[in-house]
Amino acid sequence: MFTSPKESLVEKSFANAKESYAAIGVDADAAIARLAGIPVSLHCWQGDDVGGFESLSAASGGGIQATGNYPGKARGPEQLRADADKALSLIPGKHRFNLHAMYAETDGKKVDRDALQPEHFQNWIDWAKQNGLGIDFNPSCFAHPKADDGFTLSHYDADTRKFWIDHCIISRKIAEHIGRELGNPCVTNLWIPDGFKDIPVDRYRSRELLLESLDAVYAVRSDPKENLDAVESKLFGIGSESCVIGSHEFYMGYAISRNLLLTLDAGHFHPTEVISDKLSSALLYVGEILLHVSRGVRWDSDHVVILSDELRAIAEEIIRGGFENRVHIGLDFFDASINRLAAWVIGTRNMIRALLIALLEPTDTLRALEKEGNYTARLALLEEIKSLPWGAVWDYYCLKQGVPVGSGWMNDVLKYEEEVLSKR
Ligand code: RNT
Ligand code: ZN
Repeated sequence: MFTSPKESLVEKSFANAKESYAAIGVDADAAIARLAGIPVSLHCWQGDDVGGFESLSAASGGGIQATGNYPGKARGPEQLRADADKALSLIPGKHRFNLHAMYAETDGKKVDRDALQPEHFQNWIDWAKQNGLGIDFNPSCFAHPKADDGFTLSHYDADTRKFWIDHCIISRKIAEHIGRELGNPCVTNLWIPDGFKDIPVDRYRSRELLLESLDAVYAVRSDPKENLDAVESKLFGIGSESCVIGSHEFYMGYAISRNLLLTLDAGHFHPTEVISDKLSSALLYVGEILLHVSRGVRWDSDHVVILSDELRAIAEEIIRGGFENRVHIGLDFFDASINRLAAWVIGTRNMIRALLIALLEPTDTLRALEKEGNYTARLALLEEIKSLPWGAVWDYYCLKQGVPVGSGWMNDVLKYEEEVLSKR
């Protein structure tokens, strides 16, 4: 059922595709060369349903919940790294891996989140070095007894706020260490679940408390060669339906005024609102952006990324503007109802595919048409290029990067499922 086309066919199809693209002024070889330089950050938490390696709490908490009980989930760091290795071997290009603080390895000792140390991430650093991966990081402000009532950095209780401030500070220090060790800056994203289930009467005070806590967290700035700090908003979560303290307006203002990165999660806005339309505005005010590429479905924000119009639009906004150095592409989805490794591969290959399609666009021509007001020609061309043979270029890219072409990668996943996952 799953096959990879013969190498000679891939080469032949690419040669034809190259000619088709040359006819509209697009250099397919240049497109794939640029594509190879764009990393995507794979999120560790797709591998184990946002579980982590502590035994503090069974559920992920904080209003984020992986649903499904597909067998074979990673139950420790070795398994998670092995699964990630397998997934990465099926994805073309050099990428990054995004860790949460709760994936610390504490050697069986209970180390609370405000006491974590860089050494608890040494195995991850060694693994990243061996595989030529960059690492990104996140403080984990959920799934913890001190976050049980749904508030962390904006908690009315000063001691609770202090605990989470300390955790965030220590997380940033760990991230700096990782960035230093790898010679590659870590992007550290801060997301907190804080919010009210029902209609609050004092939104202002909670937001003021969050602002004060964040100022304490970011009081000492990182060297951007080691660590880049980002803040992530959300519209609502399960249990925070009526008011999320860290809303979009809150963090847009915070990121601009404090010179931080702004994180845009594709699933954190109103259902008809899209982050592709936000990039060009936000980039006028913040230096860099972190994306959490995800797929919202009704009230859920975290389905596996498919090759949707919005995914393509996100990629187009990055590529058309030449923003790949200012927009860090991270993924954020978790599905426990399908093979977790396949979820990683499907979502990441789609992200890369969307970037490739954008790279194969005759943008200069389209821009010129738009400028002269020729919207008829713009629409005609945009629609016609949809059926150009980008798939042949994608296959060739996979071939050259030494990963399976077409659906053949699923055979590797099925074999791994039989030999490894089903024995867990
Ligand atoms: C939650 C946020 C956040 C998390 C991860 C685990 O709504 O999107 O980014 O998904 O940090
Ligand atoms: Zn997110």
